[in-house]
Amino acid sequence: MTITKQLADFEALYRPQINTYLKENLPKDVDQTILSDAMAYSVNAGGKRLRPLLTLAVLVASGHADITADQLRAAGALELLHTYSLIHDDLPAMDNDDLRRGVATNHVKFGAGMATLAGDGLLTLAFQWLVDNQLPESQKTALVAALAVNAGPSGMVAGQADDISNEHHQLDLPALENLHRHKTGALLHYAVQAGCILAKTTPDETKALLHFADQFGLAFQIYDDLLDVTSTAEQLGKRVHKDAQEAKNTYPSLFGVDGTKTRLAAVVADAQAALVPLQQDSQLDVSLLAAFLSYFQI
Ligand code: GRG
Repeated sequence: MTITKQLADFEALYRPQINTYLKENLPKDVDQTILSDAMAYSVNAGGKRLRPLLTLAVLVASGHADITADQLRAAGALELLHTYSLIHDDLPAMDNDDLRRGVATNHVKFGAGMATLAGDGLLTLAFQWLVDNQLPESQKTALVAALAVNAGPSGMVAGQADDISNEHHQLDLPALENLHRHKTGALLHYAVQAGCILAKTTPDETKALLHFADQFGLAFQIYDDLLDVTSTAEQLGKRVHKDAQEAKNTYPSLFGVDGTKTRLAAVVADAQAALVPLQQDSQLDVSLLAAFLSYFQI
């Protein structure tokens, strides 16, 4: 994957800040050391930190290049929540995956019971971080409300339920995209929304940025589906269970590899188009957000 220099420089500056914040602020004083170990194991297992990076990108694009500890905490909260979703998604009762990011999944290392609790702990801790900080009360309330909507039964959890209910049923394109907008897209929507709340973007800017986020989220899932069929298990850092993959609704299973690439190009173009009004009518430097689309080169 070749990303633009602007994005590479941004990642090089801010990803270490996110990693350090997470490492230093995960609780070590919980009664059960094994629980803190299980939470830390997955949080520090080498994720790309895409979601907090997107939040920070909105802040940087709005002129806030010096990220405060409280802003880092709010962005980090989303990574905690994302990590919970991956731990639970990998459980035997869900996808039953034994490898993630090239290492043993949480339940393989700690057992299904402890992995469930590590996920529960991270989900709860995410909301604790959003309120336990010095941000203005109005920002805290807005962040908590937006995360609850996007992560909960109107957002990601609904998407996961839709996915599970439709295994072995072929969905059409609108139903597939509705599933993905919830399962994967909702947290990416929130990532940008959190940046808008922290940067106090105008209503017009927020509307355009959230439209960008929604197209970005869809592109992310299409690209992930494409990599699943075009990469080796070693490149993916996970074992691809062919039976499980065939049961799932994916873009390549519905449209083939070429049809999937065509759809990806159209969605990336929509995401780019969403930024155009901001280039013309706002002070935001949208080039950094546009650079995030370089993840999807095929
Ligand atoms: C269990 C409630 C619940 C929800 C799970 C997110 C999710 C819902 C399932 C993950 C399924 C999956 C692998 C979808 C593909 C897109 C995706 C979310 C990939 C993982 O995100 P990355 O690539 O992961 O940002 P890293 O490892 O970089 O953090």
